[in-house]
Amino acid sequence: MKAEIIKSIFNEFDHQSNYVYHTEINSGHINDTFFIKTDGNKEYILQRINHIIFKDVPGLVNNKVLISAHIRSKYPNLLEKDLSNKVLSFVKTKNTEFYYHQENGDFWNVMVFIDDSVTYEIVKDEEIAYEGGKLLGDFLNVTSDFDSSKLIDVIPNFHDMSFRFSQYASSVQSALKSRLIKAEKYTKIVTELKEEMHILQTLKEAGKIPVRVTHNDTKISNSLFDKNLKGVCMIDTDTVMPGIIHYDFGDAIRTICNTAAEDEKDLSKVEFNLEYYKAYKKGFLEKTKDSLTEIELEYLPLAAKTMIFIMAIRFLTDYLNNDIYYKTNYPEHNLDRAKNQFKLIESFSEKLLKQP
Ligand code: GN1
Ligand code: MG
Repeated sequence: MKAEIIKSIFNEFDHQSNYVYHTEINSGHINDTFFIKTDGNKEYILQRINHIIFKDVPGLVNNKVLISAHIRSKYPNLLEKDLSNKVLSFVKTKNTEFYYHQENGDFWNVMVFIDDSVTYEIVKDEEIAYEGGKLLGDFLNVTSDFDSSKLIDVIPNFHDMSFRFSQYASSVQSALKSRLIKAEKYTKIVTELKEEMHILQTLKEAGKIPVRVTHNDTKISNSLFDKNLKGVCMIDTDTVMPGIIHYDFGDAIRTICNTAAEDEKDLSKVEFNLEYYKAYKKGFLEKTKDSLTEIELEYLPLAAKTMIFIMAIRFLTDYLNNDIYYKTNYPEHNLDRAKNQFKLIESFSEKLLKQP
């Protein structure tokens, strides 16, 4: 996007610095994200939030701001400069009380860039898996006393398996024959796994698993680390909503334990790394063990399988719908993502079954 446009939108926000240049960060599938270099002592992240997918952007931004404020309140002794390097900090616009700017139908928001931080698309170090587990545990702990009724449901039924199955069923009905043929092998797997993949939802609906504040997009690239590989904070709080911890644990495992990227086409590279699973779980439980119920603990392995599956079915659905939801770089991108996730389920099942 042109520098003048980004600069002018950035200048709607009260950051008290001057735009120097920007670069686009291409890791998300939904929003457009830009790093803004300034002449001040802080850099920023500018995001255009996809309002076709997120129907209530002001509500979404309000969720993020409320959650950040709550997390900030947990560090009463930190100075502002340290806080903004530890918790996501959003910037108001110059002329309003709001944390988003609306222009030509688009919604934008700005947050402070956390210095000296890194993210990982693929984990290559057990230590990262362990630290990642601790980081999610911390996030769930500090948000556990937040009144979740203050949060809007950003995307209703986001991790609801029946909802995803019904979207999938409609996509099969309307799919192009050519796409359906390419997806055939996977539509069979979906049918085979249907019952097992509803277990967590059934337990949730029966009230057997408690509903908590959850992040809902815990892929490892949404965890920020410092240069010493220690966790800093969870980013991308767009989808913070009430949910069950299995969503967050499972979605993190989905990416941490994949030996390849989510869209790797060479499926021989896609394996489930059991050592990372153990390391992540260890870190996670160090932080959460005392607050989890027996049933929450018991279903952690199934959470992993379920969340890999839910992404597989969502990618497959989008492929069958001719790629209307996720950004894609080529015509079979969504199919490749789905195949990748199905391969991961296969590897997960083999490895976990071999466990003593
Ligand atoms: C989407 O846009 P991004 O990368 O933050 C998706 C997540 C998926 C993820 C897969 C709102 O997240 O649910 O897990 O892609 N977010 C939404 O990489 O659908
Ligand atoms: Mg996200």
